[in-house]
Amino acid sequence: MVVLYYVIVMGPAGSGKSALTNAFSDWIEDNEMSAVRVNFDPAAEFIPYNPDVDVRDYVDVKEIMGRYGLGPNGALIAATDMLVNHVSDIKSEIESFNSNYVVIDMPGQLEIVAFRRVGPLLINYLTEGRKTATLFLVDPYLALSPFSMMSMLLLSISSMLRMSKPQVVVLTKIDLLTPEQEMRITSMFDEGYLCDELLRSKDVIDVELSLRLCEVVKELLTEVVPTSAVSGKGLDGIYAALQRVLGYGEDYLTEEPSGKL
Ligand SMILES: Nc1nc2c(ncn2[C@@H]2O[C@H](COP(=O)(O)OP(=O)(O)O)[C@@H](O)[C@H]2O)c(=O)[nH]1
Ligand SMILES: [Mg+2]
Repeated sequence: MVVLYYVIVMGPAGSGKSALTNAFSDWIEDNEMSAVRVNFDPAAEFIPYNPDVDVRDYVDVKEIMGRYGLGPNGALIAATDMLVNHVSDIKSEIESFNSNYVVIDMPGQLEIVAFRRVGPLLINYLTEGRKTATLFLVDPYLALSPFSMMSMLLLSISSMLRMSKPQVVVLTKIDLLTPEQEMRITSMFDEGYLCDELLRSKDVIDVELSLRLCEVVKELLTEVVPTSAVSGKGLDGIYAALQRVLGYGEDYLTEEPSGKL
C-alpha cells in the first residue's frame, strides 16, 4: 500500500510557500516518489504551479464577497469556514491520487489558518491517521537581525502549538543572500549565538525575559534548513529534516514506503 505523508507549508504572506510547494514536490518526483500539490488558499490569485487539488474548486471568495457584502479578509474567513462543508470531498480527492506525499500550500494569513479554530480542525481532519509535519517558512530578509529572527521563531513556535504537529523551520530564497548573510543567519542556530547576540544588543529591553525566551527557542528549534526554490538548494535538507521529525528512518533509499526504490 502507498503510504501518504502530509507536509503542510505555512508561513507569512510572501515567505515563499507556493514556490516551495512546487519546488519540493518537483524534488520528490525527481527522486522516484509521487507528490500531490494542494492549493489550500481560497483567495489565491496567482499560483506558480498547476495544483492537483485546489480548494478554489470548492469555494469562491469573489462570489462570497458579493453575496455577503464582505471585504477580502472577511470573505477569506468565511471561505475558510465554508471549507468545513467540503473537507470530506477534498480528502477523497487528495487520497484518490494514492501518492506518497501530499504537499499543502496554506494561505499566508496565519491568524486565519492557524490561530482560529477552523484551520487546525481542517488539517486534522485531512491528515487523520497519516504522518504529518509542518514547514514554517521564514523570509531571509525577516531574519537578518537577531530580534527579527527571534520574532519569526516565536511566531513559528506559536503556529506549531496551534497545529500540534512536528515542525521544520525553513529559510527560503537563499539565492538572494550573500554567502556572509547566509552564514550569519544559519550561525544564529549554533549553540547560544542567537541569545548572545540578543543580549549584546543595546536595544534589549528585558534581559531576564530575553534569556528565558532564548531557552525556550533553543530547546524547541534546533535547526533551520536554508533553501532556494529557484536554485533547488536545500530541498534535500527539507527531506532529511522531515525524516527526522517524522521518525521514518535514516535513509529514504531504504526506508521510503513507496516500494519503488
Ligand atoms: N529569488 C527567489 N525568489 C523566490 C523564492 N521563493 C519565492 N520567491 C519569490 O518570492 C515571492 C513570494 O513567493 P510565493 O511563493 O508566492 O510566496 P507565498 O505568498 O508564501 O506563497 C514571489 O515573487 C516569488 O517569485 C526563491 O527561492 N528565490
Ligand atoms: Mg502563495
